[in-house]
Amino acid sequence: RFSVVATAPPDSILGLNEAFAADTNPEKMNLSVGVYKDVSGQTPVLRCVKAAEQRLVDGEKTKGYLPIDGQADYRTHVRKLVFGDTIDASRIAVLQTPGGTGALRESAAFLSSQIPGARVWISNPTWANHQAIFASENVPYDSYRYLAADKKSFDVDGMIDDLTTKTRPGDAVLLHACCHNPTGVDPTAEQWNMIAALLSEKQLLPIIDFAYQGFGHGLDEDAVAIRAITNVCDEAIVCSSFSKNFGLYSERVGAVSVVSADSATSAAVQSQLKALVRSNYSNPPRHGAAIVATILDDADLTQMWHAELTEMRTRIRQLRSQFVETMKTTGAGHDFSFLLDQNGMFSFSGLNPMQVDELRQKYSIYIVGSGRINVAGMSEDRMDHLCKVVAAVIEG
Ligand code: PLP
Ligand code: TYF
Repeated sequence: RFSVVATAPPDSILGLNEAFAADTNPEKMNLSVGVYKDVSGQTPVLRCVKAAEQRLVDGEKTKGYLPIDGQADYRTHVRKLVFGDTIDASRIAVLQTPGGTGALRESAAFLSSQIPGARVWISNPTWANHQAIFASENVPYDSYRYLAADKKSFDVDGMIDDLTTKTRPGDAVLLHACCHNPTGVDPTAEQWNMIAALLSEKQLLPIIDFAYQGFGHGLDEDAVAIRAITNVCDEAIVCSSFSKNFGLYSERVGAVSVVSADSATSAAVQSQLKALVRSNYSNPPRHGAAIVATILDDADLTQMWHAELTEMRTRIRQLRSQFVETMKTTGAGHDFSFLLDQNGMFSFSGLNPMQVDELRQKYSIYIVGSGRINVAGMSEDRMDHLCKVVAAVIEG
């Protein structure tokens, strides 16, 4: 029976980790998978997380199941983090999920079961997993223009034109709230207002992927898209991930927040989200969400988290500048200053697939085939080497 099973292709991003691990070149550098690395090249456990975990271990009395929709205080904290006090809490149904991927998958399942016929519009380009998540729940999808032909800037006219002319009322639009993956190119506050007005006018449902809150300009600043959209749309779905901003990658912490027009609708939505979870994974894992709730319940730990998040965000910006400046000194004549306007971990380097291949084969520098670079994987110490090699590849 199983002999008919064909081999599935590896994940275009996570697959590179395996190749990297097997590479014996001591000069190897992994700029592919989106994880933050500190000065020493480690993906650290945040100090606030360690402190919260200590408290959890000391105070833990049970390993009993969580409610289907997750831990109540965690859900309240997620709501405040994402929406502040801008929306009446009774209009927001929050579901704790296993990571941002779990949040997106539950959103897709919710669309599929409750809004049959809806299609989802996805930015071109986007995170490699988005299409597969909606496909898995049989939600049809198509793409809207996002990146301009220069591969460095936002094609706002293209996006507005596609959403105006191609969508039907009731369709969903998947948006990256900030730190667009893979390009780092985000709309301005003014452009978000235009996009929000269009979503409202055309009765399109916003699904906002919020995987990098705090990595762009700050926790509240990065919620500009959420504010712009919920100001004018009375329905929206936000998918949060706390993998990056709490460094809790392997703990799988995320949430779906569904905004409805009124509290009665919201209660029905919450019940449907729970029904979907029951037949999927029954109830969510506790540890990661308990860490987040412990930190956000405590003023000192929250302050510590803000400081550590600011440190990560600031350091990524510094690495962007250092890369741009160091590239100038190589004499390769290729201006990378567009990286300075981009946000979060990623940017498109503009390297073509052959150059990406050469970087890997010849120099053991791993970036994604699209030319996406994880800036958060660079290191100050090895910047000269990285830039020399990138220059060599560009010059051919
Ligand atoms: N959405 C985007 C845009 C991402 O880059 C990621 C990265 O992992 C996710 C969602 C998924 O987050 P998680 O790792 O929490 O599942
Ligand atoms: O884009 C990235 O690198 C991160 C990590 O299937 C990631 O979002 C990549 C691929 C994947 C899951 C997570």
